[in-house]
Amino acid sequence: MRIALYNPDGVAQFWIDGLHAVWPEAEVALWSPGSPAADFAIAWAPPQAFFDEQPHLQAVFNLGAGVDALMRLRIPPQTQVVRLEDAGMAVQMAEYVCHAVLRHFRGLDAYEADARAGRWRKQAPAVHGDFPVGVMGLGVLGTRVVRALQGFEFPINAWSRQPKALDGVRCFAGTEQLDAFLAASKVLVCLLPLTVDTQNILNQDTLSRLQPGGYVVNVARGAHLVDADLLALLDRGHLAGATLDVFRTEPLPSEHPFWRHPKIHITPHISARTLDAESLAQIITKLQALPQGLPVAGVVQRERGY
Ligand code: NDP
Ligand code: OXD
Repeated sequence: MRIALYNPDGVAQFWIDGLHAVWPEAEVALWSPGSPAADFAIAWAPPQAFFDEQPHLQAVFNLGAGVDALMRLRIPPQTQVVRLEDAGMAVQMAEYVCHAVLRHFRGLDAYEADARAGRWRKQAPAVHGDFPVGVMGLGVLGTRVVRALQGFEFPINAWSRQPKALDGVRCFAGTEQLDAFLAASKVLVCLLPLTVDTQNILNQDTLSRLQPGGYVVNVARGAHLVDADLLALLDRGHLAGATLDVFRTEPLPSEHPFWRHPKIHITPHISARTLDAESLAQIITKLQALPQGLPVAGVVQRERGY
């Protein structure tokens, strides 16, 4: 068996050693143009040549949860695309989103500014019922985030493609229920995959449907958000702020207005990191199952795009 690696997060030798520990006879190597064609691949955001030069790949394991970078490429029809599911990312995402929501809910930015100014001042206590949180995407990560937010007693709305039922959550589904979902939410958390249906979904029309004083947390992909529309709604005061972890261009260009906007918090795509040990273990389990024809979770449905 030949396994091609492209851009593994961390040390390539860790992946080579980890795969050799299970398949000592396997040829495992970092891919570069002209490398011998492999049977399986483990990759993050490879170039088109990666697939053009490996027309017989049986499966490619995406080193992340989101497969948008792969789905932009021409992938051989028989190649299964398998994504990471959780693999240690869900708890990180829950930490990040809860931190962003709580920072806004508790007015911690204002307290930090007061502390810097040596000012002792108490704000009126915030009320959970006034802060319904809407989570877009009720998949592996969205569900974990919802569970974590429920622990803080926020009313929760969730929106997915197919109808769902989740204890204590007001569930909405499909484009026909999007407006109602937005109108019921004050804080919006985006955890959708980036597909033709979801790109630019955070725009003037959708964001202005949030309750006044709305807050946006985008931890999915930069192309979900229309940057200029967010800025306009912040400047108009309809939105109170945003926490953004992902951007259309990464790294975020130094001249981008998000960097200096007083109501925007930025992090460099770190809300849920790909963890080597957890990812390797998950991929090994799936790589053992696939050649035996056993069912494997996380296989991307190409027509849906996720
Ligand atoms: P899943 O595939 O498990 O969940 C996706 C969810 O989005 C599902 O609930 C799905 O609905 C819903 N969805 C998809 N398309 C639509 C649509 N058109 N309308 C409404 N709902 C839709 O993905 P994960 O939870 O594992 O990951 C989500 C995303 O998070 C990734 O695609 C990636 O972009 C991002 N991510 C970001 C990271 C970061 O560090 N910033 C790290 C990891 C992931 P249904 O359930 O009905 O299918
Ligand atoms: C992912 C990511 O999709 O890191 O896993 O963004």
